[in-house]
Formats: sequence, C-alpha cells, structure tokens
Amino acid sequence: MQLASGTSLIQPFSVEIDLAEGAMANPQTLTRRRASDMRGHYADGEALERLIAAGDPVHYEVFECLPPEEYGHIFFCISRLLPGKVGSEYFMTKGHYHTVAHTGELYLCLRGTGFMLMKTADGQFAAQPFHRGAMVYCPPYWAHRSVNTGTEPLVSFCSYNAEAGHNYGDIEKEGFIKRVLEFDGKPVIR
Ligand code: S6P
Ligand code: ZN
Repeated sequence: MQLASGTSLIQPFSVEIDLAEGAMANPQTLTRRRASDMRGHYADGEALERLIAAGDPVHYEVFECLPPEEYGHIFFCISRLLPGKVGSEYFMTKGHYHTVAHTGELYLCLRGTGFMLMKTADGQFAAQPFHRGAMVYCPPYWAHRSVNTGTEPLVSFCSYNAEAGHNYGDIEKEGFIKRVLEFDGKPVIR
C-alpha cells in the first residue's frame, strides 16, 4: 500500500456518544465556553456583564475527537449549546470561518431547536433551522454559528476536514449580519 504524502495510517477506532445528553465519552479535547468568553459577540454588552457577575454560566461545550490534522482525515465533535438569553438574544456559539476556507462541514442536530446562521465574506446570509434529525450542510467559504432558541440543550454532531482549522478573527470583525432575538416569546431573525 502506498500512503499519500502527508497522510498517516492510523488504527480504526470508535467512541461512545450519549445521544440524549449530548456528551462524548473520553473526548480528546473538551472546550467549555462561558459567558465571559463571549464578550463582544452579543448586542447587549451590559446584559452579558450582568450574567458574568451573576455566576458566569457555561454557554456551550464541544467534545472533539481529533485524528491527525492531515489531508484525508476527518475530525468530529459533539456541540452542546445550553439554553438562555443575553438580554433578548439567544445563547449562541462564537462562530468562525475555517482557516482553510474551502472546507465544508456537516451538522446533524440530535436534540433541541435553534438555527445555524451562515454568512460569506461578500455578505451573503443564510439561516437553517435545527431540530432533531435536521442535517445542515455548511458549504466551503461560509462562516457558521449555532443559536439555541429552545428550553433544552441544543446538541449536534459535526464533522469536517481535519486540516480545516478555525478562523475567528475575520467574523469577529465582520459580524454575522443578523441576530436571533426573542420578540413576544418567539425567535425572530433580524
Ligand atoms: C468546528 C465546528 C464546531 C465548532 C463548535 C463551537 O469546525 O464548527 O466544532 O467549533 O460548534 O463553535 P465555535 O465557533 O466556538 O468554534
Ligand atoms: Zn466549523
């Protein structure tokens, strides 16, 4: 067998995922972002500071399984975004482009309700609803952010090219164009 240059041969493996809870047993990395990690992302910065002062709750957790960061390998993760609001804006992830911008990503929603917000560098915007069973394809070049509009954790399985990387800087400068806010008890994208 001839190995492609830059792609390692590793042993097959499996991991256990608690589909109801939204957790991966023995992840290689567990990233936990709290309200204080989200400064600059919500419209109501004062509401965010009040939330931080009141205990700095966890916003989301990402359990990742990371094979070699090489062309041909596939990363996968469980994202668990808790319910809540900052002012009238629903809890959300930071959002990012991929550093290797021409790599896409698949999200399969396992639990909860919300949206995947997506935007391109030239200003196109899209929102796809999340509910159990919704598979969202995030194409290459689209920044992506999850938003939880429900009352339970929004849990999704995601999978992407191992060499994709995260580019947070560009979307932090640009913003996502639209936000998901609660009006009259219902989510509105505006
Ligand atoms: C990675 C993938 C997810 C996110 C996770 C958290 O490409 O899209 O694993 O990293 O949902 O979002 P963020 O924007 O804080 O990385
Ligand atoms: Zn991504």
